[in-house]
Amino acid sequence: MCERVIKSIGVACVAIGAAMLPLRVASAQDVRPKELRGELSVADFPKDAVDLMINGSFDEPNAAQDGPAHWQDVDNFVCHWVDAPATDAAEGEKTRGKVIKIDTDVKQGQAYTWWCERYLRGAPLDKAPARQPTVEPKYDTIAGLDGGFFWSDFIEIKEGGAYRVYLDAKGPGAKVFIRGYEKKPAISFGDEAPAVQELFRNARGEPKLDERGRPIRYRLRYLYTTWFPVGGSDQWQTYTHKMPRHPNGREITENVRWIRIMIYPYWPPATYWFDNVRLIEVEPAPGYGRPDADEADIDEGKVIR
Ligand SMILES: [Ca+2]
Repeated sequence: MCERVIKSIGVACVAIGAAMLPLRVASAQDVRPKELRGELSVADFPKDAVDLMINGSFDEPNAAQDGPAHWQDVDNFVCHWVDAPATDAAEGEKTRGKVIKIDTDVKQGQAYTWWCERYLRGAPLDKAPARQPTVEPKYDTIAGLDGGFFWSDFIEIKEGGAYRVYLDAKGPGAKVFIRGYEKKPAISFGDEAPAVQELFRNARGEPKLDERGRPIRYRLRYLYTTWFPVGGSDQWQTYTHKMPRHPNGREITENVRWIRIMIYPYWPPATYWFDNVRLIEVEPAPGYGRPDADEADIDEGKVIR
């Protein structure tokens, strides 16, 4: 399966195996993501477009007032929910309010220890550890291993709908994934990160083998996946992708009715900033949403299992 995943969505194996090194190791200077057939795109959000994202501005707090509503928990170690830096006031009339800051230049071991404390033993958020210095070549960091994943909750989509995502980013290049589901399974911290689930399973002392002696593997629940590149500037910019995405435009994903957005900065080890994730419905591209959609140009959304 992994080979298929690599072929399909490139970087996904970074998130799938904690022991794997990044597939593409960039130098610190090489911060701009490789264009995906000209996909990297800076564009203003279209006027009057209806934004379907829920709290994509991150400005609405969750019930505990310690993170954005309708997004995964922040851990105050890798992911932080913070006021936009004062320097961003130079943007003029734009008021960013809260933004997400993701630091991938932290040791994975330190993150894993903290995640067990926080998510298995209920340690309060203000007990998040101070970041230890990282050491070159930094392959043992969240940048080199898990990536700084940050997931939205579910957003309902239409049958045959085509969509475009916009997002403001500042910092090195990163990826934004759109993942599609047929149902809404229960979600939790790292719920689509098998390495993190294995960590939690081991920490709980749960068996590693099933009753027939086979290794218990954590199964990803999403059926559809696609991504687009963002970032690569030390100034805030709004990014999108050229080709619309069709989460249920093919026979094999036709029952996908929910999507989640995953912001995914990883390499280089650095601080990344995000704000204003927005989702709009657009006209489908020719060839999608038809019975013969299998013959369409389908580099987006390969099925992963
Ligand atoms: Ca905001």
